[in-house]
Amino acid sequence: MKNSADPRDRNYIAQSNAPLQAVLTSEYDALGESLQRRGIRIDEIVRAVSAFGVALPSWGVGTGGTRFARFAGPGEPRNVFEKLEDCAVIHSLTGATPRVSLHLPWDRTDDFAALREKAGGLGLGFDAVNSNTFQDQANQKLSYKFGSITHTDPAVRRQAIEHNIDCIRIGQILGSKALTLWIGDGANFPGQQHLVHAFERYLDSAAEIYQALPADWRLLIEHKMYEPAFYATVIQDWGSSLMAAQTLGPKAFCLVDLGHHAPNVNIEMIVARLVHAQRLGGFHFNDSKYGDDDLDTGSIEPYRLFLVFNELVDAEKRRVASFQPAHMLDQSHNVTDPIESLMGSAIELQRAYAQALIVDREALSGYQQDNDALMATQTLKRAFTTDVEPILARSRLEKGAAIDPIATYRASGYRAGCAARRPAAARSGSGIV
Ligand code: LRH
Ligand code: MN
Repeated sequence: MKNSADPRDRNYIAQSNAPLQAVLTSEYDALGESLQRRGIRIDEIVRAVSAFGVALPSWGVGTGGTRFARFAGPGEPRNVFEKLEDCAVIHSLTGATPRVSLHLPWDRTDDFAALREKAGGLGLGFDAVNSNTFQDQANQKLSYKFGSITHTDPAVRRQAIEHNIDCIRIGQILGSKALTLWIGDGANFPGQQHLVHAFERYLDSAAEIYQALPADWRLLIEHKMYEPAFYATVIQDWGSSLMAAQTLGPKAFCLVDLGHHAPNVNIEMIVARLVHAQRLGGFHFNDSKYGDDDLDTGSIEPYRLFLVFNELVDAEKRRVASFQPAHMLDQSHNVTDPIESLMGSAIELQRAYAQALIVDREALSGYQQDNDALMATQTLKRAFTTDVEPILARSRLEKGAAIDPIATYRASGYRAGCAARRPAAARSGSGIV
C-alpha cells in the first residue's frame, strides 16, 4: 500500500495544511479587505460558519445504487461501527459534520450504548433517527406492500407504529432528539386508495407515535411527491406535512428533502412558508435535476441552495420563534467515493450559508420596499458571486481540520486501506443502499 496515514490524525492534517497556509492567508486577507469595504467583518462570518454543523446520513457512507444496479466501491463499511469510522474521517477533515443520522433497522446492532460510546470516542454525536416502514424485513410478520401506518389493516398499522416507537427508544439511548418519519405509503392508480381516509389513518397512527415522544424530542415529518408510489403519496407535499404537524401538536415539524419536489418547484418559497408557520423542522440536503436523484448538494442547482439559505439567514436575523432547523444530508453516492462526496456536500452547505450571511440585507429591504426589482436581485447575486472559499478554509484551519480535505484524504490512502481491511461483503446488486 503506497502511503497510509490516518486522516483523523491532527498532526497528519497539520502537515498537509502547512504548504497551503501562506496562500490561504493572503487570499483571506484580500477577501477581508473587500468585505470590510462592504461593511462586513470577515471574522464574524468565520465564527458563524464554524458554528454550522450538518448531520451525515449513515446510509450515505456506503455506495448507493438505483433500481437498476448498485456498483459496490472498494472498502465499503460493513456495519454501523465502520460507518461511524468513515463519518469520523469526514468530520476530522471538514470540521462540519459532528453528528450522524442513523436509519433503523439498517443500522441495528445488539448494543446501542456501546455504539454511543464508540461515536463519542470518535468525536461524533447522533442527530435524528430514521424509521423504515418502506421495506419488509426478513423476520417481519405483516408486509408493508400496501402501506404502513396508513394501511387499511389495523394490524399492519400497529406493527409500523410499534417500529417507530422502538426507534424512539433506541434514539434515547443514542442521545438523539428527533425521529424522522418518512413513509412511502400511497397508491399507483386512481381509485386504489381513498385519499381522505388514508390521510386520516396517517393522523391517527402518527398521533400514537407523537404520544411516545419524550418531552424534548421533535417529530420530523418528511413529505415526498412520489416514489415508491407513482399516483398518490399520503404525505405528498409541504401542505399535507404542515396540516399533519399542526394537527399532531407543537413537537411536530416539517422536514424538507430538496429532492422530493417536482422540477422547478420554488423550494425557498416552501421554506419561507414553513418558517412563517414556525414548523420548519429541518432538511435533507442533496441535489437533483429530474426526480429524487439524491445527488451531491450544490452540484446541480447551487443558486437554489443559496436562496434556501437566504431564507434561513433572514429568519435567523428576524429571531423567528422555535427556529432551530436540523441540517442533515441525504444523498446516494453511486459513482463517487462517498467520503469525498459527503465532504464536498458539507462544504457546499457552509458556502451557501456564508454567502447568505454577506447579503446586504438593509439594501435589499430598501430595494424591495421601492420595488427596485433589478437592484434587489443584484444584491443577492453579489453575495452569491463572492468567492467565500478563504472563509471556509480559514474556519477549517482554526478547527484543526484540513484546508484541502479532498487532497488530504486522497494523500492518506484511507480508501485503499479500507479495501485491504474490509473484504467486500457480497450484497444485492441493486437498490439505494
Ligand atoms: C426517501 C428518503 C428518506 C429516507 C430515504 C433513505 O426518499 O429521502 O429520507 O428514509 O430517503
Ligand atoms: Mn430524505
